[in-house]
Amino acid sequence: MTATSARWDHLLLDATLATFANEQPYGLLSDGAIALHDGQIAWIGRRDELPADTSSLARHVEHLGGALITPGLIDCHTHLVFGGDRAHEFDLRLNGASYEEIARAGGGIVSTVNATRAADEEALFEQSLPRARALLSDGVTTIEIKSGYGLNLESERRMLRVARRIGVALNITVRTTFLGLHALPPEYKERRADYVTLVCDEILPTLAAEGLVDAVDAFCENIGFSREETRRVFERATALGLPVKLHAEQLSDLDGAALVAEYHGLSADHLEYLSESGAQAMAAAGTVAVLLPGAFYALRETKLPPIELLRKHGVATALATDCNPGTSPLLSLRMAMGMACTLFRLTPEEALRGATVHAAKALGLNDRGTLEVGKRADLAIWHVRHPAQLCYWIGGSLCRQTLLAARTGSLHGGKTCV
Ligand code: DI6
Ligand code: FE
Repeated sequence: MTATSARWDHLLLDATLATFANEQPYGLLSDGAIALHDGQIAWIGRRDELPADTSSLARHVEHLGGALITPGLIDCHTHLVFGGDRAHEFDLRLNGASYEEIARAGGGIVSTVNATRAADEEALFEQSLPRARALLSDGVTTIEIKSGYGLNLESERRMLRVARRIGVALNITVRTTFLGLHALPPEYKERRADYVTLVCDEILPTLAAEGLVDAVDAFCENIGFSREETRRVFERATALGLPVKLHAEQLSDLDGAALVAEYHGLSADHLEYLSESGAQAMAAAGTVAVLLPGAFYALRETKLPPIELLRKHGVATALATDCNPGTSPLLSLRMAMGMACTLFRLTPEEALRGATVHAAKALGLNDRGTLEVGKRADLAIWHVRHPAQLCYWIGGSLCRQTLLAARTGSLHGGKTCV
């Protein structure tokens, strides 16, 4: 820090703050001010609680003209590191083929596995970085990225290394999730149990020891992995001290939500086919529901996730893009929020809470997701003045700027869109 008598690094004045930290809808605070220091929120309150002359309070003082500030958005479920794309399958689906048919015919996830294995680390990084940048340009400051298109030690490692590099390159937090049980690799076609053993006994422990894994996920589905197979990888994750989460109840009800809740998992994701007992188990375990309206939309799914059940049982509900080349080529979390309102009937407040407070919970991060003193200074500043507008507008460049609490603790603003 440079020698200065100023108390804070940054002071933002004349802001409308969606704090999620008081009794108002969105925790709204108008005529607000927020001070940032050493990468954290140092002060927050009403403008008139500060002296009239603020010039000596901070090294940088900015007047926002009433603009909205929210916590930086958190995309808690993405598969954004992958090789190639699957635009041709989009065509096939439009001509009547189903996602399951394409998968069973050797397309789907396996075709992305082939493209990902063929890409070296540099190529994978170059292809994936723009997707992360796109999310940032719409207000995201924390991203979860899964492996699962490598399906062998070397390629899963490459994916996770690229994920970590994206975090460093963009000065954001990237949480990595190991998704070895995403699809059966073609070379194990007749040897399912052997592949699960390889994942549990070799790939996961090796990558965990290399510090590349923050959490463990699986695709528990008829076209993915069974409850018993999922349980095997959860047992290993637990033994390694890693939290678990699950792709559950996306295409059918395998009672995956109750399984991940049994392991006190961070989240159960998708959940269109969630049962009431599954919702109850999640509520009891504090497992977050992560809704993924991009996949619902792109697959033209008609079965809605049971929002009323989630509300009734008080399950914390988050939203994410599920950014992936097959079922959700979605590059805007704000768009996912709008879809969650229009398609799932979430309120705009539930949607924004789902992309901040509850998304932080889904990643096990308690240092962000609200605007409160001591929280990480990851903020999004918007061109609009009311948070409902973030869900209401479809498309457009609403994000004026994101502020990132970089790893050094110093703070810089990355102007992401104008
Ligand atoms: N569920 C999904 O929606 C993605 N993975 C998963 O387990 C789809 C991934 C893909 O089709 O490439
Ligand atoms: Fe997914």
